[in-house]
Amino acid sequence: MTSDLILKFADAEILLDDAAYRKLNDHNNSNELAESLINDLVNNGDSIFLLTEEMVDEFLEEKESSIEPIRQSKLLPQEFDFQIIQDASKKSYTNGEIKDFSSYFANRYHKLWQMLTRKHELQNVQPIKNAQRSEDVVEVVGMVNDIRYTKKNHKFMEIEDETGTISLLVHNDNHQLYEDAERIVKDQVMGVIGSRKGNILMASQIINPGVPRIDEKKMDFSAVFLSDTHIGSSTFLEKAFQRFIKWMNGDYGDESQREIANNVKYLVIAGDIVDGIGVYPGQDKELNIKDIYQQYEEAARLLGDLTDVKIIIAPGNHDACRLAEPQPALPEEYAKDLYQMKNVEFVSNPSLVSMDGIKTLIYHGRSFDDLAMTVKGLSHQNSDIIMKELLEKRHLAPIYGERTPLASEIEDHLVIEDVPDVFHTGHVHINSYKKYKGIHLINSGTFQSQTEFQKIYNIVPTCAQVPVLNQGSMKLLKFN
Ligand code: D5M
Ligand code: FE
Ligand code: ZN
Repeated sequence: MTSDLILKFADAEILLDDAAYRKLNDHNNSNELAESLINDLVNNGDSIFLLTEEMVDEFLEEKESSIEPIRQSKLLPQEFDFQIIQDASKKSYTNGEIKDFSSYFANRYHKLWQMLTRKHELQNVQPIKNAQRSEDVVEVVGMVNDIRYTKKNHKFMEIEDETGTISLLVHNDNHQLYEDAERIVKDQVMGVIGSRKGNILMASQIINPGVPRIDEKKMDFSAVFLSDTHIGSSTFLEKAFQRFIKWMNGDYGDESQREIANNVKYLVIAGDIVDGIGVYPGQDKELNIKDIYQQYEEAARLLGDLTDVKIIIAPGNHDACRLAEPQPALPEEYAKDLYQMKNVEFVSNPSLVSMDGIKTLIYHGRSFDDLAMTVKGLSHQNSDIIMKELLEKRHLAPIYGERTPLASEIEDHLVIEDVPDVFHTGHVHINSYKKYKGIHLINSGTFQSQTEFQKIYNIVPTCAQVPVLNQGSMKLLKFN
């Protein structure tokens, strides 16, 4: 029986030798291949003859090389699946009345109450007013008003909900609980299980809203994380930064580093992109660029060479923004040149974005100052532990009224409502990284060498070290 393949070729007046026939017949798409081969031969006006195996191979090779490469190439425009999931820029407003202050706390309490009462340990939560009279073990959700120690060094707190307040005692014999309670801060919202003794609740369990362990998502690209470049400062490490830009463009580093650069799709900048002006007394003595507009122009000049990655910029406490958090996105009037760039997105501090499905929570990190000051064991050196603590508390700046100015608005935008895949911060100028319950906790350090202010506080920055989440695994690239 003459095969269909041979007939096809015969119709076009082409003969096949045995090896060519076998090659075509073994191909998993032989009919389609035969047709395109015949088309090609006929269109080329090749008059007829015997088709050999070599000719089939040649055709297949040509066909393969004409297919567009699947891998991302820097020469092809990238396609971005980028979304801003949460941004406080447009929602943030205050009318300045004291009513906002209490509705702000009511909103914080309500959001966290919802998370806490979904937990299996807290299925019988009662209003604090009822707990004041209860004889049994009670479950309550309270906001922490006050934290003190008794003379015998037990931990003594007052917690509150909209129905009342109750005193809470954590006995220092209960070592694990006492240790956990040492991380409680004012204004956080937590669950408590305890039994009433007189008008005091003896705590047996303290429960944070917490985060579940998440499944890691597949990631076929890389994202680069920056913060605290402090452009305009005399301590801004411009040479190192230029090496970083060259690396991003594939012109710096060894082969494996260039390979990583080739995968980069997103660059996230978590605040303090410029040094600003008048941020602290005597700052002008340490400024190379003393004009805020020119600082952002310089930032645009330096970042302007990056044309095929998406750049996401959030503000920090040195930026030309309202200081109170949530900080709205950088205003266009200060950063016209950056706004001219087609590949730059401006978001609030904090904000939540999705980069090809990877949910990234961006927060500059001002509240780290308060937490490092308040909680034993937390410091600027280990912001990864602070980030873990904030995730457990599900709030980015739990302490109200210290160094972190919070806008008392109708909604508390600093509650961590969604569990992110990446939690990216800056501010402390010291790199850190940890994977916690499947979440990447990243602090991206700085491109500013030690300032006079930091000398006084003995803050030793880690400079020009850039974290890259390269297809799901963390790499720290050094440009100093
Ligand atoms: O913050 C630069 C560094 O200085 C960072 O490590 C935080 C620390 N810092 C900033 N402000 C304070 C205050 N008020 N107290 C203690 N430590 C602080 P930057 O935001 O870049 O100036
Ligand atoms: Fe900074
Ligand atoms: Zn800062």
